[in-house]
This record gives sequence, C-alpha cells and structure tokens, in this order.
Amino acid sequence: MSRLVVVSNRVPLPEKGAQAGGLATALQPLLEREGGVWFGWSGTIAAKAAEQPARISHAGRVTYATIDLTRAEHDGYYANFANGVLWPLLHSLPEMMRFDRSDAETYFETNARFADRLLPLLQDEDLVWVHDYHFLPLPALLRARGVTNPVGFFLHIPFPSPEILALAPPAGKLITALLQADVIGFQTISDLGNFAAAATTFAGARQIGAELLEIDGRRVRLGVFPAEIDAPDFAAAALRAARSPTVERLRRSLGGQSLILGVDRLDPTKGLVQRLAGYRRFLETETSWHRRVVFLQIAPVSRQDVASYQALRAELSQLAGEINSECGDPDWTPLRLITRGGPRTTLAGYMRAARIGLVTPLRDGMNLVAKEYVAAQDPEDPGVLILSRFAGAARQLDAALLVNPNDPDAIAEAIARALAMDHRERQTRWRAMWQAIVENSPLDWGFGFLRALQQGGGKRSAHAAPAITPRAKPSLPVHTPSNAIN
Ligand code: ADQ
Repeated sequence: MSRLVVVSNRVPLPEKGAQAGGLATALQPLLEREGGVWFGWSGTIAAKAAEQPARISHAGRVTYATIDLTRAEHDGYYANFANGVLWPLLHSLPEMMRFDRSDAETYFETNARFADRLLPLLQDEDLVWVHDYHFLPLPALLRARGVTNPVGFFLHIPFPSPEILALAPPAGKLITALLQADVIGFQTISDLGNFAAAATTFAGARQIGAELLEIDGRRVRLGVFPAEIDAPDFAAAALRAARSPTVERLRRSLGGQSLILGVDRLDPTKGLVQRLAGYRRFLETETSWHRRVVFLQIAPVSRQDVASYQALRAELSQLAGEINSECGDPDWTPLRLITRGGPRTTLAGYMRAARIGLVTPLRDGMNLVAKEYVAAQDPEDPGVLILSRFAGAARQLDAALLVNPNDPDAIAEAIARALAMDHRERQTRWRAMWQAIVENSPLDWGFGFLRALQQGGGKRSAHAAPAITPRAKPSLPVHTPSNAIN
C-alpha cells in the first residue's frame, strides 16, 4: 500500500481555479480519487528564496505542497531554460531556442531547491511520480539526497532525435540525471525510441530490450502511456453545455453558418500562425463558402512572461486583423480570435456546435483537445476533425483528416473537404475515432504508469529520508487497467 507523491511545476491549487493545460486535465482525476501529495511551484514569485518548508494545504484527499520562486529562479529556470530552451527543443523546433549557460545553471539549482523542499515530505513507502521537462534532473537530485523510493517520470511533450537534443549543451547531463528514475514514460513509441537513442548516445546506457535500458548495473524501464480523457464524461458535459445560454448565444450568432473551431493555449508549437494562413488560403480559393462559414479560434494566453509568447500574441492579432479586413465583408467577419479562456464545460459545448475541429500543432506530445472534440460530437450528426499528423493523438485518431500543419494549402483543402463531407463518411470516421478513445480514461492512464512503477521500481538498498508528513497514508490499490499499453 503506497502513497502517491506527484511532482509537477504547476500545481492546480483549488483557490486558483481551473487552468488551461493538458497536465492538470490528465492528472487531476487520479489525484482526486487516490489522494496523495501534489508538490510543485505555487505560481507566486517571492522577493527572496524562502528557507521555510513547502506551504501545505488540503482539499479532498489531496495535500498540496508548494514553494514560491524568486524572480531569478523564475526567469532562469522557468521562463528561459524550461520554456525557452527545452520546450522548443523537445518539440523539434530548435530555431526557437535561446540558450544561455547561466539559465541552465539556474535550472539545475532550482531543481535542487525543489528536491530539498520535497525531501522532508517523503515517507518510506511513497511512489514518487515526477512530471515533465521542468524536472529532468530531479530523479538524480533525489537519489543524491538518499531517496530510495520508486521514482517514475512522465514526459507530456515529445522527445526529439539525438541530433536535435544535442543542440542544448547540457543534453548529456540532463539525460544522465533523468536515468536515475526507475520508469520513464512517453506519449508515443517514437518518443520512447528517440529517448532510448539519446540514452545510449549521451549517457552510455545499453538497450537490453525494446523497453529496457541498463546503466551502471541498474535497469531503467521505458513505457508508452498515451494521455487520455474520460470520453463518456466529456460527451455528457458537451451535451449539457450545448443547451446552456452561452453556447446558445454562440449558435445564434452564427445565423446558420458552419463553425470551424480551434482551442489551444496560445503557444508557438500549436501552429496557430500556420493555421490562420491555411484558413486564409481557404477563403481565397473557396469563395463559394464566403458568408457560410466562421472560424472561431480560442487561444487563452499562456506564459506571457516569455518573450516569444508575447510576440506570437501580437503576430496573431495582426494576422487576424488582416484576414478580416481583406477577406471579410461589411456584413461578414470570417474569423473570431479570442485570447481569453473559459470553463472547460463551455468549451465542450462549443466543440459540439462546431462542424470542424481544427487541431494543427506543429508537434504535440498528445493533444487532448483533439480527443475532446471527438468526444463532444453528436453521434447522429458528428463534425469532422482535422488533425496534424505530428500530434501524438494522430496515432489513435487516424480516422481524422490528417494534415501537415506546415502546409497552408493542405489545411485549406482539408477544410473544403470537411465542409463538403457527406453524412455517412462523417459518421464512419467519427465512430472509428470514438472507438479509439472510449475505452480509455485518465485513471487507466495513471494506474497503467503506477503499475509499471510498482513492478519496475523496487525499493533501493539505502535508507529513505525520514517521514515527517503529518497526514495518514491513503492507500493506492493495485488496479488492473483495461488498456494496459506498455
Ligand atoms: P497542452 O499543451 O496544454 O498539454 P492539450 O493536450 O491539448 O495541450 O491540453 C489542453 C487542455 O486544456 C485540454 O484539456 C483543454 O480542454 C484544456 N483547456 C484549453 N483551453 C482551456 C480553457 N480556456 N479553459 C480551461 N481548459 C482549457 C500538454 C502537452 C500535450 C499533452 C498534455 C497531456 O503539450 O501534448 O496532450 O500535456 O499529457
């Protein structure tokens, strides 16, 4: 019987309300059901590094433990290195990367401070599950502090080829540190393959099985665990929301026009500039659709403390203005760009109202919005998903219209094809996609990973840090998921 300790950069503190983002969507159901500790950054920038322990609060069965960052930590660790180097690089977009050695140093130092603050919270039997690119060195930093508990790591975003990874100078150090985890999970088999190649190239690991590495006499298990949504639950939310006044207002505003919908955090990897170029190409070539279609792009601003994100926001606003002024008419606005978010349930209703879901990231670990769009559809009259072939979700949702997101003509052609698609083909494609997601859930995803961690990550020989967490241990039952994937 183990307690679950999750580590992620952002912690969805209940008092801060819902946040747009896939990590919370994927993890929250597991934590809420199983209970445990959720440890990470509070989201607050403090004047100076606090020596006190992590701040603790409780909601339901979850204990939240957070620390503040100093301005220097925030800038070096979070904005510049995690989001300015690792995020673009791991998405294979190295031209967006801005490397500075001092940021890398702050990244490692801040990880060490997280490790120091986590240490007193750990109990002997805990399973430690670390999430995402903010914490690549954390497994080694925990081991260096005597933590012998099973440590798992899941990467929510893609993993690039070794040649691309090598562009970041500390690549070898990062991979070597990460290999101190017992189990390392990825969204797709190609991410896993790229990581195995990087581990052998940069860290001297040996691949001794399809999903097994050996390094310094230790075994590190790799696995593929695609992030999932609760499709029936989301479908029910979409049906309810479709009758809500907010969604009804949107429908009325369309006046019978077909809705194309995009929902993404405002992020350079989501292919928003290319998507608008594709829509513009569609408007230029398919003039018969003028006044019969509206594209609503909801792109809640994200990481506005990172310069490239501010620049992207300005570029999108300009492009949107151009499209409306050059392709629109006095009585018709072809594009609505909204940079505020909204409740996920309202988004579900919008998705159900949309004839096309346009999901065209340049690269994406999984992309839960694509799965949500499928789940939200009316089975009797479903819309069409246009999906980037470079999203992890394209492996399961291969009945979507798959496009290369870099090719505006391909996006334009897919929009025209989707709008003209007959009812039978829409239903056939939708049923295949629904089948691909309906049996899975975030709980199965989480339990699948934790089962691998329990099996693969036995207690190490040295002694764990003393347990000083005040809470009683909730149990983590061994659960057999219906979709064991790895
Ligand atoms: P993200 O890059 O955040 O996730 P995605 O997987 O699409 O991307 O998840 C976004 C989530 O946020 C969805 O559940 C969506 O409904 C929600 N959301 C979007 N806008 C919202 C809003 N305005 N208000 C509330 N919720 C909103 C990262 C990786 C992905 C990976 C996930 C999960 O980049 O590739 O799929 O983690 O592993």
